[in-house]
Amino acid sequence: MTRILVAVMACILAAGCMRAFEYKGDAVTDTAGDTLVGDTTADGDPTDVIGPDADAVDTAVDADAEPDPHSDDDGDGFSEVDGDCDDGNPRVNPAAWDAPPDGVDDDCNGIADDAVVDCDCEGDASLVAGLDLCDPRFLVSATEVSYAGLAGAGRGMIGWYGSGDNGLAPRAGCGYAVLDTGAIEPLGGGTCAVRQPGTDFYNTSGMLSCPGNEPDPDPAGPSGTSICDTQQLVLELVAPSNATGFSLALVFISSEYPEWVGTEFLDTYYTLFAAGASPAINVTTDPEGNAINVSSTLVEDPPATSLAGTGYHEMVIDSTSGATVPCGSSTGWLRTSWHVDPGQPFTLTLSIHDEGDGIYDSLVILDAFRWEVGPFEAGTARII
Ligand SMILES: [Ca+2]
Ligand SMILES: [Ca+2]
Ligand SMILES: [Ca+2]
Ligand SMILES: [Ca+2]
Repeated sequence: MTRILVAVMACILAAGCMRAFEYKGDAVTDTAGDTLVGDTTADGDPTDVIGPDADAVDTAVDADAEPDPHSDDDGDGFSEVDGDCDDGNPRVNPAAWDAPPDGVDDDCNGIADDAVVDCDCEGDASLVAGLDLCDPRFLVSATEVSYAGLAGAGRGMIGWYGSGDNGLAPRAGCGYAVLDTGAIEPLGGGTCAVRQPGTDFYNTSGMLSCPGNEPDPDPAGPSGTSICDTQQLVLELVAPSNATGFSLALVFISSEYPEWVGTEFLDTYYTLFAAGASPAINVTTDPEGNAINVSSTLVEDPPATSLAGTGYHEMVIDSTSGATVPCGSSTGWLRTSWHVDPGQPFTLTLSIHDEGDGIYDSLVILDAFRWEVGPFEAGTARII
């Protein structure tokens, strides 16, 4: 921008200048009124500037000190004619994310610090809207994956899961995506009887119908136990040109707590990250490096985050021990952050499944996806 200003000033100082720039080889027809100083030979060099150059006679080899708007000076893939509004800063171009509030028009749309778009407040009930993935430039595709025909009842964009006064208020926008290994409904009036024994999507009028032959999403290797009622949201993304990473907020809730902690019934949530030819890795783990299930140290024991109205909050009699126990527990709100390279294509698979059988359901709330543009610490941590 600065160099354009210098060139414009040079032009203005030259008598009779009507346009600051006239370029050979560009798509702009030369118009009457240009003051051509010496250079009238169309030498085919698209970088030559015709007009009020300081050098009166242009040559085939351009010796001008003028900026070349067709060149990508900062190497970010965009020249000035491509819309790069700061060709001296590779973090500023039309493929950047305008991360407010730094006063910079990172994405060159003419607006510094674009307004935050809450697409889940605007009638978009898709899972990606609930997740606040609202900028279509960075979302290539979103695919919902499940294996049982009835599993659609376990997915949805929800405004506030439970009674609306619990600890599950949306972290961004007007709702969030929910992936549930049982039926999400009923909202606001859930009872533990809905969660335990829960829903087997292969036969909602009966239990233990799951054939257990769904693929095990664990990138570290199959668990050897049956996988049922898998729910996945597979996102193909392209990182903004100024991104250092991404992050998303989540709550894992499971009715396997507390009766089935440490058993084979470890319903598990993964955030699977895959880029290039590298195998997918799970980037949502507890401090011990373990995936999120009721045996994880991130699951609140005893429950702390209010789950009022979800059904998981009720106290029930454990049929094995006879003790009165909570219907379930959660991790509370967590945020997973992970590194990406600027402009990097990658796939995120947000995945939860019943393990061991299709009953005693678990769910994950997914919200507040955002791009990171500065330094951050990768990993998963509690957020308040
Ligand atoms: Ca550039
Ligand atoms: Ca902008
Ligand atoms: Ca949201
Ligand atoms: Ca289930």
